Amino acid sequence: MWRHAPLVLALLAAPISAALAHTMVQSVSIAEGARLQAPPEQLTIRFEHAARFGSVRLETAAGERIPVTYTPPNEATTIFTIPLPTLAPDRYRVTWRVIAEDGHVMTGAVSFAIVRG
Ligand SMILES: [Cu+2]
Repeated sequence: MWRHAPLVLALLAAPISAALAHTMVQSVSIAEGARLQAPPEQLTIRFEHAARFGSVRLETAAGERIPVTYTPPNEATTIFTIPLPTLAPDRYRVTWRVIAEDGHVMTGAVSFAIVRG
């Protein structure tokens, strides 16, 4: 038990505000599991609190990575609008990382399919 004491003390010493500075996703423009008849031009992710952009990854369900060209804002923001390349019918997954105000990395993902209309 004594081995954990320093960690416990460190946690107790952390300011309460840091614990509240996590930011959660408020909305994502593409619903989880969506079946879209047209390729989405962009993905918009809204957060409750401002965060800094970390990374975004787009891949097919088979794991083939597709490049995304996105220039994130320099400053922390609550809304990230990521343009997507024109996607062919397939199943996709987008994974993102942002850094919350307290420095914690928050990850999220959405999977969707594009079906032939
Ligand atoms: Cu945090």
